[in-house]
Amino acid sequence: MSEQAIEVQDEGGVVRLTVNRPKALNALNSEVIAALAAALDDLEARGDLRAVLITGAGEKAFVAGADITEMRDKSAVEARDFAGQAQATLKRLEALPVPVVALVNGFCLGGGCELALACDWAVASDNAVFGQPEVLLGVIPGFGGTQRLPRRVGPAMALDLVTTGRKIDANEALRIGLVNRVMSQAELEDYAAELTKQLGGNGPQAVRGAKQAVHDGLDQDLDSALALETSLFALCFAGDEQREGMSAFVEKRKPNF
Ligand code: CO8
Repeated sequence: MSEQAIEVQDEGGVVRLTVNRPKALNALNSEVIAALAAALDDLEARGDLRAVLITGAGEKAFVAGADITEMRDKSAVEARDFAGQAQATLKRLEALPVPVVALVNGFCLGGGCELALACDWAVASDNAVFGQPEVLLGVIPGFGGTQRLPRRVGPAMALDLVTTGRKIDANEALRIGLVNRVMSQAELEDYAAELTKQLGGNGPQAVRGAKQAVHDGLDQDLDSALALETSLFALCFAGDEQREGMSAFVEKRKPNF
């Protein structure tokens, strides 16, 4: 397995993962999924992780889907195993205790859109194209798209996209809430640098607590979720970060987390 299928760069605990198959528009084959799983083995073991940014190599694609050439001759059992393996890997990515952000720099189709949906939020360059075109190939999304897309954009819009297979541009993706912001490719690089600074500079335990509160709370009724928030809020006062953050404010200096 080539270790380069996913490139890993670390800047002070903010790790950038780049899907690196630009000649195939970064299509997800079994090698890429295995490389992503291997990268996650490392990331999950790190106590100093602050955030993860995911993008695609080159200027044309984030990820243009699962690899169609590899998928074409799979049996039903092989397809189930591959989809199961990819789903489990994306679940691990989603479950990282730090923010995971998709920097969508071009085509974001099929499994690529499902990868972006497994991230906490996504931003896109203005040339990005989104879609779940699986029905055009005689299949349905298999990396979580039928489940995460309706949770992000609502069931009607998700059904529109997964049953027509139509592609949408970055501005429509913004309008339906699939991405948070749209910018030029150059600005996307600036945004990545800004996020690296912001997420690398904030209190790491507070950032983890904020993600945990949102993620775990969404699976609960409001009263239980509010109780969870209270516990996680109180926990902030049991560590050093709260004292440092509030002392820095009072002393008119930058906090050192
Ligand atoms: N798989 C494999 N190769 C791909 C893929 C892909 N998904 N997308 C692009 N490529 C390859 C092309 O074959 C081409 O290779 P080559 O140069 O060797 O001919 C190279 O990338 C460049 O692509 P194009 O020449 O087609 O570039 P264009 O600019 O003309 O078109 C498109 C770009 C519109 C993105 C076009 O490539 C395209 O339509 N790609 C396929 C998009 C798609 O249908 N994606 C969904 C795939 S299905 C899926 O993701 C299911 C997920 C669940 C799987 C469950 C597992 C069992």
